[in-house]
Amino acid sequence: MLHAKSQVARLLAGVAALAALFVAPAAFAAWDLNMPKGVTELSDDIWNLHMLIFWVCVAIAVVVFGAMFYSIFKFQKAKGAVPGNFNHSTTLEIVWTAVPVIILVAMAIPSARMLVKMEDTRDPDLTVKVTGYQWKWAYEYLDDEFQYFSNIDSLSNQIRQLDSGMDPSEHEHYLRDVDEPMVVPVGAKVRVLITASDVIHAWWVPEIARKKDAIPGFINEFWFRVEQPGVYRGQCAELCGRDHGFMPVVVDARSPEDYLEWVNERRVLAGLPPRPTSDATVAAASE
Ligand SMILES: [Cu+2]
Repeated sequence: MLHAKSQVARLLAGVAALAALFVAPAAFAAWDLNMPKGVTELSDDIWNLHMLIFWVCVAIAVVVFGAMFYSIFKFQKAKGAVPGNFNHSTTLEIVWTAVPVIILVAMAIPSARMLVKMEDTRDPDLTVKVTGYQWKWAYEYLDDEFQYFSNIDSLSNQIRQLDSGMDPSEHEHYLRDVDEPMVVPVGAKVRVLITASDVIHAWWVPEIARKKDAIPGFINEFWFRVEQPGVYRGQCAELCGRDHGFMPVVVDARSPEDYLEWVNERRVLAGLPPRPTSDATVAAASE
């Protein structure tokens, strides 16, 4: 009896601790249940579509569960409810077939439109070829003829070593930082051609709302247009081997002027002359 009592006490303590977790404001702050809103034209569209479908689902749930629970409580045998004696209703069958079909078609139209938009890589302002390696990324700027590798940053790399004695919490972007990010101009339509040299990787930056497999022997394609300058972080999203967790993806979106400056630095490093300032890519991007 005593034993059972202490078990109950322990259970209650556990429940209380869990309840405290829900009430603590800090715990609430970490409860970001929805998908991030993102910083690209596509992420905005995807977020809006996602919310539209979500509220349609909420409305359906309210109607269906509402009818169910209303019936359960209202028509109880204990309250003297008597079962109906009909067994078929053609009208009802037509209605409950037609209504879901109409809802599905109504949801399919914006979804299909979104898919077509996502796949439309025509007329890009610049094209970057991304290649996944075990375990780093290569970015090749096809319009500017330079390329470079993007490795995990050296501090993350030091911390991650066995017995490094270093604390990951000291690094704000532990495993989410690289030495050379992918740099893009804000407002430009960036077309990405993606492949891999060894195994399947996947390039993923949640705030850019794009995630695409990098497959050896194939070239996949996607596009994005970043609307706000900033640094956006992601990771390889395909289990690609031992160091899969150590190939972050970082996109640095800069103003068209800063981007041009960066391009010229890269071009000089690659032994190419800098671009003229009236360049079409940047002009298009800053429009
Ligand atoms: Cu990978």
